Amino acid sequence: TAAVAPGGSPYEITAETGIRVPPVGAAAGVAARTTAAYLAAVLRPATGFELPVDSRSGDVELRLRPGLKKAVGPEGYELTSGGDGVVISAARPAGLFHGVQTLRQLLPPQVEADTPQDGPWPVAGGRITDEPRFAYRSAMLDVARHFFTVEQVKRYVDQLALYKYNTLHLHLTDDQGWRLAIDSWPNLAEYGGSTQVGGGPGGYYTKDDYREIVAYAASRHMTVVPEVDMPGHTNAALASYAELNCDGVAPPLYTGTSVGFSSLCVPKEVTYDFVDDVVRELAELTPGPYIHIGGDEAHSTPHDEYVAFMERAQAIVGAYGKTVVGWHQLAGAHPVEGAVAQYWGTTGGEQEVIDAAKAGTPLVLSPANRTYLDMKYHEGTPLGLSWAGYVEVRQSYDWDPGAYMRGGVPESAILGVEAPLWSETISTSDHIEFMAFPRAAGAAELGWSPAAKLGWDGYRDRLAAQGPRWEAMGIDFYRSTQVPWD
Ligand code: TNX
Repeated sequence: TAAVAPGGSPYEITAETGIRVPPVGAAAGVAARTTAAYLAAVLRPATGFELPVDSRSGDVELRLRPGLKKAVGPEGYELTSGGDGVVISAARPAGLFHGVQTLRQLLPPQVEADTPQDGPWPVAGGRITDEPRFAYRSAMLDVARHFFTVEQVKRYVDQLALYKYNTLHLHLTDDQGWRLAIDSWPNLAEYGGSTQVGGGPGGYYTKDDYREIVAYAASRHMTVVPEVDMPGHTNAALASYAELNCDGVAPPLYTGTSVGFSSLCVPKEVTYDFVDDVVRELAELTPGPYIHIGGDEAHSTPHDEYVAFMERAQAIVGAYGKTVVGWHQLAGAHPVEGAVAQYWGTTGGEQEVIDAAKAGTPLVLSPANRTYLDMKYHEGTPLGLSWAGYVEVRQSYDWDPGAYMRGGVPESAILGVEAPLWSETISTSDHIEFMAFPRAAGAAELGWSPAAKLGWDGYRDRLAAQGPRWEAMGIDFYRSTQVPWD
């Protein structure tokens, strides 16, 4: 809920500006220092200023005040700016981090450049009190159809952090590739990760690579939600271990883009040894609460077998202390207590999803005709798919997550919003950025801002102002004619 009271004189960041943090030893002083160091690192290249971090002085102050929790929640912040300086206060480190993102947005766009730029560097005067509408604000990257390196994932994480995303969903396995090393089943990554769509070399994350991604995301206050998609979307696993197949014969690796042709062998016990080992090792690598077990498009799994499989897979996730997330087909099985369903339809009208939500299954909304970042913007978009239609910038933004589902699903059943980027046609960071921007910024606003602050007319002007910022960041975004770019 953002309350903005503009007014007063601006503060100007100069060569004399420092960043003030609580003393070492003060509770949470470490977290404030980490965020201060991050802020200084963001501002230094363009401004050329040193921006020292100190507990005794500094016009830009980061304050942790646990008592603010009532006012701004665990992720919100207050920012006041005037002639003497800027103060960002929050109850929790995540709130400070989000306040720092707002400070970035208050500065001229060229502050995002990685080479020295001309100032001045004014921060408008005023006072902002701000906290998110939804707790789960996620972006998904499909690293299975095309593999993306640790550096590519980090780059995307940094871009998402600017828009206060707090969740990174990694789609780690699919028919075309298995992208995470599992010690007890080494062929999964070594063989199952050895190709990708189009037949390129693919790749996989070692456990150390993966820990590096998780730690980097955490440094941007983003929780990684790993997905191992089952029982369909499993050709890479089936190709790696013959015993996982009902007929005992491993299929070849797959480099096309069809869906729905593979299934784990539900009646075989070894299937659950496999799921147990994978989930155990994944849970060990996962500080966050969630493990996503997929469950979408299991067209080759008979329905009764699907239900039986999801039952056992959910129990395994629970046994390792994690909360299940599944694509919304999970609603047609028996979601366990606490399990989250991720909606990817286009109407908000599927009765079993509505019923599950009303019975207490929280929903993450990623309607394919709204938030799917892999949908083409229009007929001529060189990348992307169009099975859910063309998704122009207005189409992607102009809906209300709290009022989206039909059948009387209340806003309280909505845990949050996700913008997924499937990678059948996406293989470089330039591709990611062209499809994600501007649409990822819109999904972020839908996840953060209250319903009363949403609206295309205001949004397109706010969005227009992001253009020069993306240019400064080296992001080659889609210059939609719907937006009056600055
Ligand atoms: C549907 S949405 C899929 C993915 C594809 C995507 C392409 C969902 C849960 N499954 O397997 O990559 O469409 O847009």
